[in-house]
Amino acid sequence: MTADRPHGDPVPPSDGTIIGACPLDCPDGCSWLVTVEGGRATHLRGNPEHPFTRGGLCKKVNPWLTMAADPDRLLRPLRRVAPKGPEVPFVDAFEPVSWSEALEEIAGRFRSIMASSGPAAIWPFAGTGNVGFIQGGAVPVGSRLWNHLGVSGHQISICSVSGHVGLSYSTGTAAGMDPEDVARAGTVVIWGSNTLVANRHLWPFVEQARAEGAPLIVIDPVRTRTAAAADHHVAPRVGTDGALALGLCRAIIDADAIDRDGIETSTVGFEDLVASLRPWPVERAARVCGLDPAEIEELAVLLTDRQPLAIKLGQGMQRHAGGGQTARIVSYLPALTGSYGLRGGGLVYSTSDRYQLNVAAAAGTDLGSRPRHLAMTNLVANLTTLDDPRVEALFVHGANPLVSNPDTEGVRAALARDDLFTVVVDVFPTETVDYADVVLPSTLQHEQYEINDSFSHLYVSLNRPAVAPPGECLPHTEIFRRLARALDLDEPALQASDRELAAALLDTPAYRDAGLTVEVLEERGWARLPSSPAPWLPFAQGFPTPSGRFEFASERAAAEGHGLVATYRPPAEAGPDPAADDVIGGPGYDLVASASDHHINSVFAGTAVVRSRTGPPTVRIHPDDAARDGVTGGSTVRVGNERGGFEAVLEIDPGLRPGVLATTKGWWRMGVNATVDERDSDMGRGAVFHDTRVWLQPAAG
Ligand SMILES: Nc1nc2c(c(=O)[nH]1)N[C@H]1C(S)=C(S)[C@@H](COP(=O)(O)OP(=O)(O)OC[C@H]3O[C@@H](n4cnc5c(=O)[nH]c(N)nc54)[C@H](O)[C@@H]3O)O[C@H]1N2
Ligand SMILES: Nc1nc2c(c(=O)[nH]1)N[C@H]1C(S)=C(S)[C@@H](COP(=O)(O)OP(=O)(O)OC[C@H]3O[C@@H](n4cnc5c(=O)[nH]c(N)nc54)[C@H](O)[C@@H]3O)O[C@H]1N2
Ligand SMILES: [Mo]
Repeated sequence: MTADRPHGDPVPPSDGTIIGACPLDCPDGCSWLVTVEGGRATHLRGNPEHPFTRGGLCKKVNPWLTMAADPDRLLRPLRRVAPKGPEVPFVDAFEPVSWSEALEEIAGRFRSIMASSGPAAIWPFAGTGNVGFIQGGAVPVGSRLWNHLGVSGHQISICSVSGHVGLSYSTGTAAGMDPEDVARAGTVVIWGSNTLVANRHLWPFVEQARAEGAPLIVIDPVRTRTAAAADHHVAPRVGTDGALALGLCRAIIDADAIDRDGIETSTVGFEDLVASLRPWPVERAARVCGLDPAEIEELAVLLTDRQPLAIKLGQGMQRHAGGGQTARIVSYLPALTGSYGLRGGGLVYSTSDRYQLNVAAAAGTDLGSRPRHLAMTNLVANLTTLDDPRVEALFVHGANPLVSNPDTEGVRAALARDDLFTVVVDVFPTETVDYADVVLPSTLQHEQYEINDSFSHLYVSLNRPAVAPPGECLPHTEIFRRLARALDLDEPALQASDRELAAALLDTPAYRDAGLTVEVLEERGWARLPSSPAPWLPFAQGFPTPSGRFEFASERAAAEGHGLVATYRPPAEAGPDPAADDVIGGPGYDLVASASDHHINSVFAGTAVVRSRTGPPTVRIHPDDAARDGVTGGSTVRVGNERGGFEAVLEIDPGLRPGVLATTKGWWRMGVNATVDERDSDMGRGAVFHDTRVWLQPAAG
């Protein structure tokens, strides 16, 4: 039994094993067990009972408890006493204040901004530090208060939105096959995902399929650990996957290796697709992608040889100008081969659409509405050019835009605005904290109550707090309850306990019918989604599209300006223009900064544990490129473009596609995103991180 706090939430027990869940923005959504002894968390490990976690966590989460106790952890509310920016060291830039002082200051500033400019001048900026439904970005946290006040809405467009929108036109949802069924695939394609690093709990299912004879094909311009482990690695030019997928569609149709009956009964627009492929003979696709035509022909044979075909589509390949269209074209392939109807076939992108929690109830959409919605990826534009009203307050939680957003120098200048009041809720003094007026210390997952999903499996988790928070840290929910009181708001819904928010989320017919109450989930920790029982064949009853079929041709896409049939949209910067017959690796490089093995985005990346493991930032280059540019492995180089640049230690990698530079994201005080443009992808205002052209030179001195 656990006692309750005044607001009705459970107090952690002093001894025992508590079932929780990893809150990070990782597909795997692991279930974990925390051992508590004498009120202290002494051990944290993966849950062996969970069908997807299967016991092991990962390199980046194993040291969680040590990282949570890092000496740099924020433990008290702070108020700025020095000019904004990194010049004054963190310890001198702030003074500690009490929670009531901090919240009174925020409430006072909000009141005066609302009175002079209206509530839309306040922008709550939620990130993906924690992607839970109660404390995290999934609802996002604070929605009840924000709806009640009517502040600007926030769109978390930084991660996977382009793929979601693209797939919604063809399959009707980004949630395709049950990822566990990859084990039953006849052929596995991993497309733009470093699965072994960024989705490693999927790997055993891939290996199971391989043990039964399935070939593994990895499509990635970088020879990642995943690509190196594959049977076939195809390395197209960065950002040209749409052309590759069109070439594959054409080759598969030309070879008549298609499921004619399935296409007849379960799809619409096949003839439109055939017509749109006329300009896409394999030779043209090969030229655009920088591949040999024979390689595409061979790939087409591999894709149709053994059924069912399962494609794991990563987020990496959609961080491009044409990211949405690319996801849409790739989704055509399993439709051509008839794989969507088969167990073990289809597409894995993100299962998050399947959770169907009552987000509206938790977010309190009945409490008010938002006058406008601002995209996370348009931070610079939104803070510098937007009027009517101009954004005057930014409330950042679980986000670190100075590291993770595009255009670091633009973000820096925008956050340095003297007339911008910035609150940052975080666990560490990040680069974004350098620009905060008020800093609020948050709990971490093992100290808070949370409901979590995953984007790579079909189980919901309830995370109970295992220990009391350190110092004066508070869960987000409690911060918002107190802020509502500081604003003299007497709306009872703003004081809901964490358990009440959990109950609101589970208040749907499907969860009710399955008996999945808060109490049951608190006890078990996780449960299979009631709407997706195993074996789960998502499209057995048709596709959630307007026609109820798979849509090669989508009237909705046409109406929304994306063409009846998906078309290839070339990268804006990446890759020399193939039409100009440019030399690969010509005057510059395509920079790809993707997932690091040691940390997720920038979370924990500044802790002593992570820094001791990573050493200084590195950037990888093909030996021919290094020789041409006269740079050597182990030397420090400067990488940049007209927007900005960063320094890193050069590593020579013969497995890399020439013309590509590879590094990882989330480093503290490295500035990789100074090179990235704040530019929208084709769909959903997604960011174009991997569509970045740079030069490289030896670092000065
Ligand atoms: N170049 C490049 N840039 C990228 C990407 C890329 O592929 N390449 N990927 C992008 C992607 S996929 C994403 S999702 C974004 C992520 O971008 P953001 O959403 O900004 O995520 P993070 O940078 O990890 O920052 C999360 C912050 O949350 C804090 N945090 C962690 N747990 C908690 C908590 O429980 N409470 C609170 N209050 N704070 C917490 C962490 O300390 C950290 O400062 O980055 C993007 N940036
Ligand atoms: N360890 C660890 N795990 C993580 C994360 C992390 O930072 N660290 N981040 C998490 C988050 S927020 C997300 S969204 C996911 C993201 O994980 P992924 O889906 O794996 O996405 P990325 O890391 O952006 O890129 C994956 C691969 O895409 C490749 N790529 C880049 N451009 C192209 C292209 O044009 N075509 C093709 N075919 N491939 C391309 C890159 O070389 C990279 O190997 O992983 C999550 N898991
Ligand atoms: Mo992400």
